[in-house]
Amino acid sequence: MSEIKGVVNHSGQGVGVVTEMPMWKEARVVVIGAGISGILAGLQAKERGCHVRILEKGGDLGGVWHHNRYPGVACDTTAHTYVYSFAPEAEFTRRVAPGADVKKYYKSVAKRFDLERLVSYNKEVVSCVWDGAAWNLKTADGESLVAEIVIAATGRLHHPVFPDIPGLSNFQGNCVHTSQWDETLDLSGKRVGIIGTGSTAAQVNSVLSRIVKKLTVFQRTPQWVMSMPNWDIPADQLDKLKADPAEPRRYFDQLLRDIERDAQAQLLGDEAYVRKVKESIYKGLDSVSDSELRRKLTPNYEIGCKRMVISDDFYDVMQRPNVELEIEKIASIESNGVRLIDGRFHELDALIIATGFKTDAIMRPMKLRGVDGISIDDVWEEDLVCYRSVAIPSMPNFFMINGPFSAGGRVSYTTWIEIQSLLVNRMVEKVLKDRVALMPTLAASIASVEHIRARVNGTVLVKGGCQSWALDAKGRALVDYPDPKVLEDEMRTASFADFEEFPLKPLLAKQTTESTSIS
Ligand code: NA7
Repeated sequence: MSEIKGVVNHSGQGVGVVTEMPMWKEARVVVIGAGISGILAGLQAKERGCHVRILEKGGDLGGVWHHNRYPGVACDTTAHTYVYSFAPEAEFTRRVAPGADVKKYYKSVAKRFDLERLVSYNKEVVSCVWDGAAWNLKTADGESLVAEIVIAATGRLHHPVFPDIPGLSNFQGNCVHTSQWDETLDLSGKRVGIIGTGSTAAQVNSVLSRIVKKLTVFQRTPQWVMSMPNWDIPADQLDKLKADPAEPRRYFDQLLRDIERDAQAQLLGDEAYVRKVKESIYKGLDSVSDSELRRKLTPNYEIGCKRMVISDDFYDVMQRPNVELEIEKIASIESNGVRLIDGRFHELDALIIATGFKTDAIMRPMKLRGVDGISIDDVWEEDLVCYRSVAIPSMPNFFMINGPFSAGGRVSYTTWIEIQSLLVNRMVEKVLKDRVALMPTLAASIASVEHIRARVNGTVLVKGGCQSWALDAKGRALVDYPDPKVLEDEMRTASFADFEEFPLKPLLAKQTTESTSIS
C-alpha cells in the first residue's frame, strides 16, 4: 500500500494539512461550492500552496446557511460542535444557534484564514470536462478555467423538492419554498398553509404561528419530535471558554463524544437509548390534550428512521388556537387554496412549501465528463457508484466532500466533512507528489458501495419502516454513513492499489491556453 505520510486532520492542528515534501506548486485546484465543505477544501488546498479558486453559485459563502433564510432557521445540532475542530468557537452563548450566527462563524473562519479573496461568487459551474490532462470548467457566465484537480463540495440539501400536486402553479397567493424565502414577505394576519412537517417546517411554524391569522399544517407523515431546550450556556462555562484558549476544543471534544455515542445508539436501535428517548418524546406527545390530535401526531415507524425533528415548542405550537393540523391527502391546489381528496377546501392567502430537498441530485445539473467522454449520468445511471464517498471511477483527480454515503444527520456535519478530507488530502498529496491522475477502479468502487450498504442496511434508517431523504426511490441508502469512527478508518486505510493512475506531465502541453488562470 502506498501510504502518504504527513496528512493530519481532525486534530486541532492547522487546517488539516502537513506537507513534508516538495510540492507541485503550479498545480491548479478548483473547489466547487463555498459552503462548509468548500471552505474546508479551499483552506486545505491553499495551505498546501496550490493555486486555488473557489467557485460559488450563490452570492455569499455559507452554503445552506446562506441560502436558508426562512423565519426561525437555526442549526438544531449543538452549536459548539457545528464548527471545524481546528477553529472551535467560544462566542456561541446558547446551545442552539440561529442560522445567521452559523453563517457568521463560517465567514469569520474564511476571514481569519484569508480565504475569501479566492472565492468567486455568482459563478455556477455548468460543465467540467476532462481533456486527458486536466479539467476544463465552464461557468454559467461564460468563464473558462483549467485545473489539474477539482474538488466538488456542492452539498446535498439545496435542490428544492416541490410536491407533485396538480395545480401548484395555479396558486395566486404567495407561494414560496422555505429554501428560497422572500425576506420581504409579510405574513402577519394572513391565512397560511404549509406543506411538509420536517425539521424546517417545525422551525417555520414556531415563528409563523405567532403572527398569522391561521396556520394550516398539511401533514403526510407524523414525525418523532425530540425536545432540545435552547438553554443559555452557563456563565461559568462561558467564562472558562473565553479564559483558556484550549477550553473551546476540550468542550467541542466532550460534546462530540456524547453526540456520537447517542447517534450510534439511535441508528442501531439500542433498547435502553430508544426507551429513554421515547419517554422524553412521549412527555411532549402527552402534553397534547386533544386525543384525536395526539393520535394524528403519533408516528408508526421506528425512532431515528427519519432524522428526528428537534424542537422545544412543537407540541405547544400544534395546540395554538390558530393552528390546524390537516392529515387528509391533498387532491389539488387551486388559485385560492388547497383542495383535499375528500372534497374539503382550505382557503389560503399564502402557501409555504417545506418539502425538503432532492438529495440524489449530487453535483447535477452540472455536466461532468471524465475519461473517454464518460458522463456522470452514465456512471451513476443505476447507482451512485463511488469510492469511499470521495472519488468516482472514470473521473481522474476529481474528488468530493459531502458526496454519497458520506455523512449522517445525527452527528455534526463538520465532523463528517473533516473526516472525508483525510482521504481527499491523501489523494491530493499523491497527485502533487507524483504528478499523476488518480481515479478509483470500478471494481473497488462497487465493492465500496456494497460494503457501506451492508452496514447501513443493519440500521434503523433502512429497517425502521419509513421513507426518508436518506434513501433513494428504491429504498437503498444514498446519503448516510453509519459511523464516523468507521468512516475515519476507511479514509485512513484506503489503498492506492484501488486506484488507476497515469502520469500527467507529458499531457500538460495539450491544455487549452485561452482559459483563465487561477491565482
Ligand atoms: P424533509 O426532512 O425532507 O421534510 C420534508 C417534508 O415534506 C416531510 O414532512 C415530507 O413528508 C413532506 N413532503 C415531501 N413531499 C411531499 C408531498 N408531495 N406532499 C406532502 N408532503 C410532502 O425536509 P426539511 O427541509 O424539513 O429538512 C431537511 C433537512 O434539513 C433536515 O433533516 C435537517 O437536517 C435540515 P414525508 O415524511 O415524506 O411523508
